[in-house]
Amino acid sequence: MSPAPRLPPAARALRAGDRRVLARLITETENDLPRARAVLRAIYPLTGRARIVGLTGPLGVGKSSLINALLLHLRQRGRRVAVVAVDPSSPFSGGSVLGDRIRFDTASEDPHVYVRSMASRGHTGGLARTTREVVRLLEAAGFDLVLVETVGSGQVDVEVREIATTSVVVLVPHLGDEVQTLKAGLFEIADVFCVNKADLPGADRARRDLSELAALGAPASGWRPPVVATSTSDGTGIPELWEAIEAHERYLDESGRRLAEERRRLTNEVVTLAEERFRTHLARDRSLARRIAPVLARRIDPETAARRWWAEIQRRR
Ligand SMILES: Nc1nc2c(ncn2[C@@H]2O[C@H](COP(=O)(O)OP(=O)(O)OP(=O)(O)O)[C@@H](O)[C@H]2O)c(=O)[nH]1
Ligand SMILES: [Mg+2]
Repeated sequence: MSPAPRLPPAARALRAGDRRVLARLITETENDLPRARAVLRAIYPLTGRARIVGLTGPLGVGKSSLINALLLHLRQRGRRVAVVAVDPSSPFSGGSVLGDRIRFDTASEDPHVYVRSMASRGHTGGLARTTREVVRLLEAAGFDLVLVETVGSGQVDVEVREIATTSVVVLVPHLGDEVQTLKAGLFEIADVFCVNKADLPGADRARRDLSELAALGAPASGWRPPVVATSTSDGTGIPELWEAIEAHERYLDESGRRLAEERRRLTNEVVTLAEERFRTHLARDRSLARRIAPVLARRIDPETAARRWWAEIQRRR
């Protein structure tokens, strides 16, 4: 019978846990190089099982600090974990946030932790794509738990839902007005709310307000996002935050939502990739100038021009 599918050498090294190969493949993926493409194709069947936890929220609310604290918590429990941070403005200490009581020296020296930062510079809407591909590389390298910190163009990155299996929206006390304006959007994104900096005044109030909102927006899905208060300064709430994330992952399995969500994400991914191809193809079409001329002369309107073009494309097939 057919042997196991043959993997390119770089993909085999990746699976064997070679970190230099992993690092190089991530860079090549960021730069969209052909070798990374080939590896991504080859490893795709090996992916899809990882827990991907996205943390998003306004600037400076403590996303990186929370990831450091979660890293520490998870390593104490023997979990292997990878971190992807998009454009972090603050460095990761690799889990040594709680006064260095447990140190990983540097994250790169702990074989069970991998931390990678990615620059969003130069990306135009391709960030979710690259992040997703980097997560797949990490999964092929044996990480079945990946934490992703994202910064959106707005205050909360809605694209996190296209990447993460559990999305954590991080807020801080006294975000009252912002929460009001973000409200609708927030509830579409958040599987878990985290009120960080709970050591500051107003944390209880913020937690109550959010809990009430979460109860009001009683979702059809059967999952009500829990609200967890944390403080990375003293570690308060970190085990509870992790428990809330795990509870959501259990819910995905028990309710059958995991597959539905994966279908939604992959549908969006394929449609987006196809759109990019169409767009490039259309923009390069030699007929473009001829089609624009009558629009420019106000003889036909843009919508009509587009509709005729589309009709011609369909006839040609
Ligand atoms: N009082 C208090 N300060 C905190 C807490 N967590 C983080 N901070 C501080 O908040 C600041 C921002 O923390 P970061 O972890 O860099 O926040 P971030 O959300 O990753 O920031 P960006 O990546 O720049 O959006 C730092 O000065 C942290 O020391 C907390 O629980 N309590
Ligand atoms: Mg950060």
